[in-house]
Amino acid sequence: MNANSPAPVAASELAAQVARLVQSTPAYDLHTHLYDPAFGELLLWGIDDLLVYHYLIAESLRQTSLPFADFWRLPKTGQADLVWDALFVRHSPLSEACRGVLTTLHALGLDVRRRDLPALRQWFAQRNLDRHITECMELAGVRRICMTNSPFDPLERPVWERGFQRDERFAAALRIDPLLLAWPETAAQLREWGYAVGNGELDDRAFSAVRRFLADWSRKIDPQFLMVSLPPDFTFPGRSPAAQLLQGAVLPHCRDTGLPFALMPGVRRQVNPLLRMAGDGLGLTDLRALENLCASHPENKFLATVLARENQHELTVLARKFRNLHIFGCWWFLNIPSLIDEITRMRVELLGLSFTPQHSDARILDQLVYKWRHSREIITRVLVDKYSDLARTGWDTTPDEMARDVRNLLGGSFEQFLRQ
Ligand code: HDL
Ligand code: ZN
Repeated sequence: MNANSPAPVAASELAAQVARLVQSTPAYDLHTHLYDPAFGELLLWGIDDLLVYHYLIAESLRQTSLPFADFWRLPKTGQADLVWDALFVRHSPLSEACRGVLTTLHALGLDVRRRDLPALRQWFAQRNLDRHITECMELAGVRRICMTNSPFDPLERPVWERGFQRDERFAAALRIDPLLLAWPETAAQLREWGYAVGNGELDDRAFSAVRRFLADWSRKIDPQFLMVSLPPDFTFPGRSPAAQLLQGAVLPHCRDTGLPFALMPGVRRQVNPLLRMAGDGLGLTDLRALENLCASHPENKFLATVLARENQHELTVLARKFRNLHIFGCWWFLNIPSLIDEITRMRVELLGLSFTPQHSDARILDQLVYKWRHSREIITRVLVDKYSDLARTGWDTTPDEMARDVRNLLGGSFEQFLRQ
């Protein structure tokens, strides 16, 4: 070591430095199901919504013989009582979704040791929503929330059509699953809205009408990107309506507007319909479709997160092959500490910093707190190991460089990708 180079930072100091940076760097949450407060009841928050999260419904219905139909007939508070009893009282709340509720309540200053659900309800009943939004975002360390916005949602659409003063903390993303996955029916819906899609034939007339629809909604909601969740067996190129609409309308629209297209493949919808929103499962995705899209559309930008653990290595290698592909998040069934650690470690080792390790997928505002706190702990652990590995080569990463790297991982690389 030459005389004037600084002494290597001690391992404990490096760990503290990384932890401070990850903790204090605000994140851009690029995929959630939260809503600008202008959408009123669509923005879910509070203890009962936390407890009836579909992840917890799936877990609690395993701990009771109550017929599913009887559960669905209960009022929300009745469903929440059942979840609380099954997963927090009769069994220790060890699952990620259970622990998350407690992390959030604890961060909000509530004493979970009392295990007093009525008292928790009283506390939330007196909460002011604006203050709650600000406090949850501060506790979660989130600076911007990207919503999931669907023109096909009958509750959401009228709010956009009425118009409202946007809360700049809430960005939009244009979700088009029905357009791609339910084409013949959706063609009728577009016709009703005045788009001359013809009789649903996938011809140039239909494609230009779909492009007008996409252009209208892109102007209306100013999306960061367009997005779709696809089944594991989606193929591209292909003869499916989804593949043809992507080719003929969606990707030309994205290319001309510079908007990325986000693919979220791997969902097998309604594996158990009796569980309703909790009834979706997953399957191994054929990533050839994503590879073909990136290769055949170099002028388009693609975001991707894939649902099966077994797809993650191949997805990361695909990102090495195509710089018009930005991968993100440990989505849904992957959003558990053991897999976040495995996947994030692999991505840093293969991609360095050109990816986005996490999004929350929060459906309830308060979930931001636990989803980000839990993930930050793991991202910190991974980065401490990686910077320590680096330090052993004699390379000393300065605090400013670490701060830059963490900003990139927590939204900076994503925003750069949007601009490129
Ligand atoms: O399709 C999606 O965006 C998924 O995230 C689903 O909404 C899923 O129900 C979910 O909430 N996962 O976390
Ligand atoms: Zn989602």
